[in-house]
Amino acid sequence: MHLKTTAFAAPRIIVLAFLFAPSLTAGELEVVFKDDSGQPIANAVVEVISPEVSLPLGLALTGMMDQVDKEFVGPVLLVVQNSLVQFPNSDDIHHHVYSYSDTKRFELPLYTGNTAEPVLFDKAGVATIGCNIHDWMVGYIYISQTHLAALSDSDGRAVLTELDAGEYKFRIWHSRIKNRDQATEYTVIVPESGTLQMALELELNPDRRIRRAPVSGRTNY
Ligand SMILES: [Cu+2]
Repeated sequence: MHLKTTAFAAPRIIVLAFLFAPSLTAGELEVVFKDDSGQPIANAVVEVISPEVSLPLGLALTGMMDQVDKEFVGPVLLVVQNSLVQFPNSDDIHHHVYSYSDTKRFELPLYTGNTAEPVLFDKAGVATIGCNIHDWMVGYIYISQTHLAALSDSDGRAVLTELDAGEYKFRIWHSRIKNRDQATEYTVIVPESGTLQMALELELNPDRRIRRAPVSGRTNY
């Protein structure tokens, strides 16, 4: 068995399967996230925390979180530490974007279009992004230490490719994961060739986002 449960995994995080699927691409790790009713979980993060690797040359340290129809799009953005993130406003109203998170505090006062200066995320962690005008707008920026991190898609799949064979320790994150004070770390052995597939079942907190304000006439905000 190629798993060491490095303790602290939250109780409801269950390893469902370990499969080696043949692949022509050497060294892949695929984590599939599902909730306790079997539905795929999008926007969960897998981040390798050891071994420490250096960034590939020429890696673009940039990111973008758009605002469309008074929502942040992704709503989760994964960037590498020291990335500059652009916050374009694709609506024809003003937004006032901010974060009070320790990872990054910033404020982009009322603006339209693509006029806001990019924000440097120089500390690893998670920043919660809000808008002062539209209370229901919530986004998350996950700042990983290296490029060995992936966001799960609508099928719940997060894939790390081009991994050298060997032991990796990774952590997982989701904005609504229960028991978030507990570490959620795993150690796996990535094979020399093929994909190590891992299924994780997470119990999430209910979605408690603030309801959108009813549309009442057209204003500039
Ligand atoms: Cu707004």
